[in-house]
Amino acid sequence: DHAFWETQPVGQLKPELNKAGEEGPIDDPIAVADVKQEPYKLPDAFEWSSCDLTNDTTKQEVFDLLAANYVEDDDEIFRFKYSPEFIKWATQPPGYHQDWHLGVRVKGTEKLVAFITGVPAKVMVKGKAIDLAEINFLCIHKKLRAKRLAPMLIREITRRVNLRGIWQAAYTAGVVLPRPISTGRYWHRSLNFKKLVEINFTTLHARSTMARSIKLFKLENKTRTPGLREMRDEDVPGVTVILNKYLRKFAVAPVFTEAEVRHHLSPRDGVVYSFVVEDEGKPGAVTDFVSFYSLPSTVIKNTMGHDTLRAAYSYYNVPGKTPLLDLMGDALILAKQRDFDVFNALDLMENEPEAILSALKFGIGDGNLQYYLYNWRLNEELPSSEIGLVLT
Ligand code: YNC
Ligand code: MG
Repeated sequence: DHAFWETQPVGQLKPELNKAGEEGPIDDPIAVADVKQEPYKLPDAFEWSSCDLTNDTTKQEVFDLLAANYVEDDDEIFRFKYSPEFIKWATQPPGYHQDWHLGVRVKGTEKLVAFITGVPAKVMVKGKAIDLAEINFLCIHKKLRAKRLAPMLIREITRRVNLRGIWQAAYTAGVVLPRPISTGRYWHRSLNFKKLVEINFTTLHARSTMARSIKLFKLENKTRTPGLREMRDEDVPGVTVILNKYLRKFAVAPVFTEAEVRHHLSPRDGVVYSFVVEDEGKPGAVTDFVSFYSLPSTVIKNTMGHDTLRAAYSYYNVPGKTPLLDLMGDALILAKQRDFDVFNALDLMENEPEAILSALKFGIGDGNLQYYLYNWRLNEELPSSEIGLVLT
């Protein structure tokens, strides 16, 4: 049972709770003037706080909350450690709103104990463009769990999104809620096998040896695609064109402005790494694009002297002249050169389990990533190969 989610305009898990209808909004939009004007009430000890992430102290408070209380794997061995620069990057795209960076503080001490964010984006869903909010970083301090605070955060961010005339949202979660539009699976490619074994991320197979495994995962020192180089600011218009064109292949995918490409996809050290293939005949013309982002995890248990797992996550790729297999293969080399321990990718878009992921020595992970839309009816679940949206 889902006492909260069963009250919300989302696909329901119980078939009898779904009202039949066309694909599109579940609830029709209302006038912004009719949206509840006052914040929802919190328990007396707490207050709402719009977090100014341009302020270094606030950014550090959010970092500290997430570093100690955000997502862990099922075995509680690792916990995501989004860097302060990453949090700023992810929450401040063009047109962001500070009132969608919603915190809960303890009255008196001002301690930050819960958080959720929204950012504006345009996403095409089966041919319809939707201006929506991408929701992320829902986090409640471990000492305040299971008190039904999460529904309060979700209701209040929904109200703030609605106050700006936005009625839809997209989000992902490891847990199954009413009701996923698609289910992705993480795959992992070892870059530093020895360390991954030492921290229990991977296990050494009974019939293999450390030396043989290290050899299996060895990569070339240099990338193979001619013309591959780091993305520069002058590439933004070209990348915008090839990326938007490529993303139209998928049922659910963002539409990016040049300003958004500059923000999300320009290289930022320690945050996002992006590369283009420049057409050798035509300097300046970009034919392909490949990118990944940096999301380390704290090693909570079995550390063997290691405190951090350095993970790269596949982001947006555009195979044009270059096959995806070669682009992704080069991404592994680029990540290894930058000292990442593992390269993760979802089985989305054209990241095919056999032809791409297994071929590049990725192994399947044990966690699913569920994709959700808020207030948008889809009458069929989509295969992950129809998802062209990567939420960080
Ligand atoms: C979750 N991840 O089912 P029911 S992902 C949404 N997303 O409600 P309580 C979640 N809902 O089932 P706790 C959820 N996890 O009774 C649980 N819920 O209807 C639902 N973990 O609330 C749950 N971050 O406060 C139940 O639970 C209700 O204290 C229970 O808090 C949950 O960012 C949580 O995994 C996740 O910090 C905050 O466990 C806490 O356990 C925690 O009693 C570690 O809540 C960190 C973590 C989640 C990462 C993410 C996406 C969030 C999407 C939220 C939904 C957005 C909807 C669209 C809004 C805008 C709309 C417009 C327009
Ligand atoms: Mg709670």
